[in-house]
Amino acid sequence: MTDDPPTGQDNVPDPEEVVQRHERQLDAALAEVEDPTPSTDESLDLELPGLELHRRDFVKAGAATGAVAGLAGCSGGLLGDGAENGNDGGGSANTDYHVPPGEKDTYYGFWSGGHSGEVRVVGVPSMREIRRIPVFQKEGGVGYGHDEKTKQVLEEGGDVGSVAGHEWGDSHHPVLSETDGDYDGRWLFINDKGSGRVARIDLKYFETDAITDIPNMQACHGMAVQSPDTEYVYGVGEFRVPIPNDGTDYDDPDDYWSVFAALDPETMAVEWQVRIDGNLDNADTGKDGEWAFATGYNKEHAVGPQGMTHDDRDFLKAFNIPAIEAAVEAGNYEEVNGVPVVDGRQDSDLNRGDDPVVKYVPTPKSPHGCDVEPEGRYVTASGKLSPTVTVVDIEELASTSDPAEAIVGQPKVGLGPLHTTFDDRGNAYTTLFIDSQVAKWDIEDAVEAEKGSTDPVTGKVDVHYNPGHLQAVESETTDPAGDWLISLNKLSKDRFLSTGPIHPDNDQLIDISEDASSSETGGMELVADHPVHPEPHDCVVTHRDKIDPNDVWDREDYEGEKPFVTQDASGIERTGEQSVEVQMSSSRSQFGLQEFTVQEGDEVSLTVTNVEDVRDIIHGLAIPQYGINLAIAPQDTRQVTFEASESGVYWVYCTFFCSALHLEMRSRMIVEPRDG
Ligand code: RUQ
Ligand code: CUA
Repeated sequence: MTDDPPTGQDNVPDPEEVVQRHERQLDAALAEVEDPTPSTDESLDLELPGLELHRRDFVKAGAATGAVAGLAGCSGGLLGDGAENGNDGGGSANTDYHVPPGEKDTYYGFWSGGHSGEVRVVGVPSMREIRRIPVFQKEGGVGYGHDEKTKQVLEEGGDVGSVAGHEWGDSHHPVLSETDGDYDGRWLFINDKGSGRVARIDLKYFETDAITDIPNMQACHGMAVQSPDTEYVYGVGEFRVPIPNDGTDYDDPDDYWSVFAALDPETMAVEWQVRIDGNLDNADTGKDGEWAFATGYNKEHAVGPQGMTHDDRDFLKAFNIPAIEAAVEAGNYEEVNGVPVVDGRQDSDLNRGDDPVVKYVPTPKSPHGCDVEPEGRYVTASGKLSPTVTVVDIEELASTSDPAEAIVGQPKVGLGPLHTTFDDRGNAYTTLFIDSQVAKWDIEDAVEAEKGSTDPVTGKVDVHYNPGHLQAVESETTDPAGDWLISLNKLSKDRFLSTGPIHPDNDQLIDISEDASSSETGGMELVADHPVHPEPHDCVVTHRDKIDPNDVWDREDYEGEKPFVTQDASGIERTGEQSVEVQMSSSRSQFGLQEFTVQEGDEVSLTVTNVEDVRDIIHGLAIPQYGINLAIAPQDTRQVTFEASESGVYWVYCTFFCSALHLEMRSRMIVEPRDG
C-alpha cells in the first residue's frame, strides 16, 4: 500500500494477488471500526463511512473476494453458487403482472443488448420481448445494414479505427429523450462501450437513424440526456488513451485522456468535450439543465487494477454546463480532431475561479452508478467497493468552494452497491452485487442520519443473482410511476433449464407499489423471472402513452433519390454500358416485375417500394446469391446496389410470409452472359 501506483506494463498484477490485497483492504477497513483514524489518503478531508460490518458479511457465500475483484472493472465476478438465496417475499401488492392474450402492456421497456449491439423492446409488466432493434451491427431479420440507407448509418458511425471497423458494438445504457423532464417518445439514445460511439433510434419507426463516432474517445461507457429538455446528449469516455493514439507517445499514462462529450441531439454532432482526471464511468444530469454528473475511478492514472484501486478515494465529477459553454464561447479550449476540448482537469486554470467547469466531489474509491433523484435535489454515487451510497446536495454543491461539504448523506446499504433508481414516494433502490439483493432506502432519512448508518434502509429483497443495473418505471423523469422495478441480474445459475455452459442473464420483476415497514423487504415483492440473451446492462421504461410509433411509413420521410415505385412505374432502364436501374413495387402477392434481365458484370441499382398501406404487411426481397436481403414495411422504399457478376438464373423471393400466395411471390433475375 506504500508503493507508487504501478503504471508500467511490466507490472500487471496476478489476479490472485489482487484478491488477496482486497482481503487485506477489507481487514484494514474492519480495523478502522475499532480505531477510526483517518484514511491513508489524508489529502481529502472526508468523513469515512462507518464500517461496522462483520468479517463473515464480507465473505457471504464464500465468494465475496472474487466478486470484489470482479467489481473493480465493472465486469462479472467469480462467484460461489449462491444457493442460499431465496425469495422471502413480502406483502402481496399488485401481482397482476400477467397480461392476458389480446391485452397489451402498460409500459414500453427498452433494454440494451450488450455486445449483441442491439436494443430490445420489452413489454412491462409481462416482460414479453416485443422486438429487437439492431443498432451497432448488421442484422438479417429486418435487413438492417443491407439497404443503402441503413448501410450508410452504420458506415458513417463506423470509422472507429482500422482495427474494429463496424462489425459490432457493446450497447449499455439506453436513455429516452425528454421534454419538460418527462419522456417525450421522440428518440432513444444508446452508447457503445466497445468504441466511443453513440447511436440514436427514431421512435417514430423504431429504427436506428444515426451513429456518431466520438473523436478522442475509446469506450463510451456512461450515457445521459440533459434534463429537462434534451439540450445535450452526453457520451462519457471510460478508457484513457493517448491523443493522438497513433503510437507516437504511448507510454506516459499520465498523459492519457478521457473525455466527457456533449452531442447535439438533432444533428448528433459533437459540440464540445471536457478532458478530466481519471476514468469516467456512469452519468446522469440535474433537472434544471445546469449540471451533469459522472462517477469515475482511477484517479491514480494507472493501467492495471492494482494501481487503479490504490487510493481510498475517487471522485464524482460535476460538470458545470453554463461554465463549460462560456469557456467554449470565449475560445478557452484546445481544438483536437475537430472538437473543442475544454480542460476540466483538477489543476486546470478553468477550475480555479468562482465558477469552475468541473467540481470534483471526493467519494470512497471507484464509485459506480450515478443517479439523480426525481426532484433533482440530490445526486447519488453508488459505492461499488464501499458498502455506501454517497448523497450529494446539488444546490449546495453549486454554491460551495469545498465540494466535500455538499455530501449530505452516506447510508450504508450493503455489499457491492452498483446502481440506484427511484419511485415517486421518496424511496431509492440500490442493487447490491455481492449480497445479491436490492436494498430500499429512504432518501430524506439518509440525509438526516449519520453517515454510514444503516437506519435509512427500510428493506431488502433477494435477487438471483448478482444484480448490476436496476430500473424503476419512469425513474428518470420528475414523476416516476412507482409501481414496478426490474433488477437486471448478471447471473442466473440455477433459475432456468440448463442450456449448457453459457447461461442467460435473469431479469426479475419486483412489485414496489407498496411501502411496508413491517416486512423484511419493505414491501418489495419479487414476482417473476425472465431469462435474457447476453448481455443486457440497463433498461429504461416509459408509459405506453408517451410513445406513438407509425404503423406505416410517411412518404415524406423517405430520403432516397429514387421516387416511390408504383406497380405501373416498375421497370428496368439501362443507364450506362455496365449499369442498369431496376425499379419494382411489391404487394400481396407479387413484385412489380415478374422477371428482369441484366448483363453479366452490370452494376444493378435496385429500388423496391412496398405499396401496401395495411399495417403489418411487410415484404422482403432476397437474392441470396448476391447477398441481397431487404425488408420493406408498408409505404417504405429501400434501395441496394450490387454487381451481377455471374450469368445465370436467380430467383428473387419475398422473405416475409405475407399471404397465402407468399411462396409464389417471386421474380426471376436473368443475368445474360455479356458476350454470349
Ligand atoms: S455500468 S452494471 Cu457498466 Cu452499466 Cu453498471
Ligand atoms: Cu410478400 Cu411474402
